[in-house]
Amino acid sequence: MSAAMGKPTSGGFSKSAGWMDWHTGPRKPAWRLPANAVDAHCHVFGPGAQFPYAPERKYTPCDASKEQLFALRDHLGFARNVIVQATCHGDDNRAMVDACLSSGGRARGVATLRRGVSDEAIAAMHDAGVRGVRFNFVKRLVDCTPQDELMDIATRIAKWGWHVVIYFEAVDLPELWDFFTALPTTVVVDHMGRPDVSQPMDGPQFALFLRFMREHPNVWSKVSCPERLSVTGPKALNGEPAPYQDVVPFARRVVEAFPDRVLWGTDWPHPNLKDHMPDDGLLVDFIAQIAPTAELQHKLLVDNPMRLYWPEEV
Ligand code: 0GY
Repeated sequence: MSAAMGKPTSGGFSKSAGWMDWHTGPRKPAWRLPANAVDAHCHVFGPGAQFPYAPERKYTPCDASKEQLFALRDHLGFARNVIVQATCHGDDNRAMVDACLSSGGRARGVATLRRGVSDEAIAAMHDAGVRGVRFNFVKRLVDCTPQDELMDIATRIAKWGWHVVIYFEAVDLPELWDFFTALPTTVVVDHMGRPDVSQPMDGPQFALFLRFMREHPNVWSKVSCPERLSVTGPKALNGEPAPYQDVVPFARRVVEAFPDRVLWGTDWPHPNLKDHMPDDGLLVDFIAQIAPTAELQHKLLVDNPMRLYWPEEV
């Protein structure tokens, strides 16, 4: 690992009980990413001494700086990042925006906005590289924001050509369906809507998610976070690392059914994991199982994220 990655620190904040720090020595992936690949879901945390965590946060992470993120990018072989505002920073987007501005054009951002945000603030974020806003419905992470406020924000950011990223649990899709399908922008679902992968892939829960994508051509999905979704976990098979096998059929189904509307990201620094911290190099190796051809890999890692985040270069 690059020395620039260093070690996690805590910047004066006490980490949440049981907090797992990111892996400081991820392997070089055995599988080689295509040139110009984009890590389309990752975060920066603080550093807390410079960019304090939000008072209303539900967890306190270790620090995970832009320099450490960029060192990981280079180590794994990615060309670019999409940095997604994490809930521990609330709607204070300064750490994410600062990382985008420091990236030399190699990072775009997804922000959290509240209703009071000014047009000037949105314009400044656009100039910094922000191209989306995230609506989070995961109850352990946020208190709920009224849907009329979210719809107002979606309508405002639509004028900038931004999209909406949504994060929710699969069991909540039925009640959120009408709101999601009324959104006026491209809509990107985090982590396939968090399916319960111990249920059958052709069961009603995942079928509803596939229907959501099939019937709404503006809906995209990140096929990320096998380490979060897996029940079987990172275990080895016959002595070889073969992590997260129970997630493979779900992610592969989405990639094969919607090859032009999928994205992939590491989710570094992996907030709120309870059982194990993934090796980011192994996560990259996992991609070849869910996108089994060179054409699918190129769409997932290059064409699709470039179209959404750097359309001026496509
Ligand atoms: C993720 C997942 C999680 C956290 C957040 O913004 C966040 O705090 O997204 C999670 O705990 O599942 O995508 O980073």
